[in-house]
Amino acid sequence: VPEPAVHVAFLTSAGMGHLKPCLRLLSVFLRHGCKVTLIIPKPTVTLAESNLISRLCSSFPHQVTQIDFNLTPLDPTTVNATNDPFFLQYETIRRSVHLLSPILSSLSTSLSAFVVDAFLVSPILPIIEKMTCPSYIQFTSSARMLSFLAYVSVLADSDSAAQPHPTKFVGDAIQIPGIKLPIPRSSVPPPFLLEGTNSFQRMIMQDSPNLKKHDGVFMNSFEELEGEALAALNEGKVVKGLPPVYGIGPLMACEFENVDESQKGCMSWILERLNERAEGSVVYVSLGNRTETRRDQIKDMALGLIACGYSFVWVVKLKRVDREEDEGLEDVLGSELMSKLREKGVVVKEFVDQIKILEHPAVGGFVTHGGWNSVTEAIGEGVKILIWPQGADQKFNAELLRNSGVGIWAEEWGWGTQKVVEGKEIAKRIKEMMSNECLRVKAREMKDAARKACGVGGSCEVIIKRLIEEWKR
Ligand code: BUP
Repeated sequence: VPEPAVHVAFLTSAGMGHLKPCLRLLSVFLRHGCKVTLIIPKPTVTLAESNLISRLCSSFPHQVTQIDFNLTPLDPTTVNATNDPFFLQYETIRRSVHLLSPILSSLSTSLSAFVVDAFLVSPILPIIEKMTCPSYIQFTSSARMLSFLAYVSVLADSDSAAQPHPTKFVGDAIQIPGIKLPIPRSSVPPPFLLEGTNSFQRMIMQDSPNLKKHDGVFMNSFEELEGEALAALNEGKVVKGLPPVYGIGPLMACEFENVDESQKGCMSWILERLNERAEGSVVYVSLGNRTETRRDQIKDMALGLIACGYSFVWVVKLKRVDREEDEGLEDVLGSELMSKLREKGVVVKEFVDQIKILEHPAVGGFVTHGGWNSVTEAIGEGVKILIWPQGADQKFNAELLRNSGVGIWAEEWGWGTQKVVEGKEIAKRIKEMMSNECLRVKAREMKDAARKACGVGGSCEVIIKRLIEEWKR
């Protein structure tokens, strides 16, 4: 009688920054012969997300079962004012989680493990209490961020004031036990420090003590990049009683991520232009998927790129949600600036295949907002980084990159969403990054370590094989 396959279910949340690592981890389990169920909150926020899910499911029609998790729309009067469509979606998912029980009990084979997105640490608890399989959190940020999340409730508890507010218990800097580099107050994700409570604060304060109630945390990181934080978390230095934190990164891009027909035109054009360029001579610029870049900043970035002296590929986001994208780049930048840009490089507003660009030998540097996926993707390709944090955990990532020597951080630029940085300043920093030989060498070394970690016999494979064996028992 053949052994029943190990069956792993994944519950994702919203945005490419959560979906991509979820599907990449899912693919790792597929490669190890597991049967996989993917539970998808519907409707998705962006078209990019639904396109990616379709591509995965059509690539693995027999191994992946896709289940729609139809969300109950939010009553807008019950949420704190936020115009971030992704936060609204997280809140919607969190409040719809009770609808999962019938979905889970209808699965045809029992589950060996349930992997849940980082934004569902607490809401999923009543569901998993009724289940017999272990539950895991897929954390989509760094081990440094996880340490902050885990430690914040200890910090709050140690504050003598009843119900302390983060603006009070986070002093000038947070010194997390076991982690040398302190977290300055100015690096803490801005919504966490706002006066008055908001859904982000509530979520962090609720999730922090609840991490212990899960059986493990999957982390898109690895020893050479974040050895200290991974060890501090696993040795109980940050907080006692945390479950194992598994550094299974860097999660590498998969075949099914290749863009579909509608975007092939734009990608082929970008790749053709890159083919004409010398090795390491092009800057790739993308401030991410979730950042709607301000109009004045877009113009300054254009001026900076024209002045920097390097060729470039620049992906501009005019709207957070691709379905709402109606303007052309020419409307924003004007025809004169557009033609100057086109003389020197490539500028597009489409969702590109970021990995295909980063892995191209012509690309020598990456100006990024520093989303954790973008950071780990650049590291996996050995591309040096200039990081310009726009929000969220991105200053944590900037500290880490600067410290590990693979990137530079123009710290004086502050949060990109708050301050205008002039073109000449941008050009100066791009030149500094592109010409920095130490960065290039360090980025190469980190790439080798990354490839080893996710390659045959590397840390990812060792961990996943061990877990699969445990689940079989
Ligand atoms: Br933009 C863009 N193509 O055009 P992050 C992004 N991506 O493949 P974020 C593309 O989306 P959070 C594009 O490679 C990465 O895997 C990119 O994740 C991909 O940033 C992902 O870098 C974006 O973590 O998410 O979206 O701001 O805020 O959750 O970190």
